[in-house]
Amino acid sequence: MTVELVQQLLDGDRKALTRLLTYVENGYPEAREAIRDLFPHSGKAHIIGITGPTGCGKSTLTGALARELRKRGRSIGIIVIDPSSPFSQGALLGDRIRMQDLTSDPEVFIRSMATRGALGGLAAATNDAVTVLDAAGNDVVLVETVGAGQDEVEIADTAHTTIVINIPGAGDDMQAIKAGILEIADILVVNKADLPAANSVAKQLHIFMSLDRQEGWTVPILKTIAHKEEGISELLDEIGRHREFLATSGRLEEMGRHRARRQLLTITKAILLGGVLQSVEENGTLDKLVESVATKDIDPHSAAERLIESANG
Ligand SMILES: Nc1nc2c(ncn2[C@@H]2O[C@H](COP(=O)(O)OP(=O)(O)OP(=O)(O)O)[C@@H](O)[C@H]2O)c(=O)[nH]1
Ligand SMILES: [Mg+2]
Repeated sequence: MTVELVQQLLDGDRKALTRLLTYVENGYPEAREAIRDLFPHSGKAHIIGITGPTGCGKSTLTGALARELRKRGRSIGIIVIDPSSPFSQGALLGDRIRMQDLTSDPEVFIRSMATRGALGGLAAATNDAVTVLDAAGNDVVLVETVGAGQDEVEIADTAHTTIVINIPGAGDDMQAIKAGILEIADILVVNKADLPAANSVAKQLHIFMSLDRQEGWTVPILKTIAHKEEGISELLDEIGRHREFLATSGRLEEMGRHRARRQLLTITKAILLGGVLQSVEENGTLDKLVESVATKDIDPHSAAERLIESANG
């Protein structure tokens, strides 16, 4: 069953792709089977992460990049990660409209992913979705994710090239820029460059980035006006330059190993924790120990040890 689906996907069947991504999103066992068979076919796509604060223009920029990539003859898979769903149907609708013209293109595949249901959470599901789109033969996989909490750090672990978008903030130029998020950038974009404060944001970013250099790579700072498709071709050139840098410097292999370790540990943790939780929930130990910690009859460290003992015993 899954074997057939995998073969259909490798043959370029979009329906098979849609179904496999649904399996991945929901964490179905079929997803694990499919990934097992697809994994050897993955590893060719260039994975680009696009992150930044809400409303900074990620979807508009992703759409513009996709159009420019199509002009250059590349096939594209797009994943929009939306951890806040199912409450943001409006946002998803907005994304669809911004990328509407692309949906009829057989060389572009767009998918929104919302649930955290998969084993290992959203990060693992994102990795699996990227593997599926990669194995399906897409030259480029674009992953849009809002820069909130830990998600942007996870995208940097998944993507080869991470683009962090900043925008001119109202009043305070640096308002939209969170220090942590700049560190993961391979390319910085000041979008909404049609707004007056764009130059001063770019200047401040230059000062900030001069303090924190990546080895062998100077993070370029580009201005774009995404909804007018201005600066997009230059951005794509920089992405190409970064890809070249990764390949020639040995960073690409290093990243592959880093990603392999992280994926392996994430999944292992999820399996171990899942096993322990299932057994201690069934035998009632979890509830008993929760009660004992709450009433201070036992400290949480000792309780955790007992919990694991009870799961193994
Ligand atoms: N002035 C101006 N507006 C822009 C530019 N790029 C995008 N916008 C507008 O900014 C708004 C938000 O754009 P989106 O692409 O949805 O932003 P987003 O970051 O994907 O938003 P979320 O996914 O909701 O976080 C839309 O109304 C866009 O038309 C730009 O360069 N200049
Ligand atoms: Mg968006």
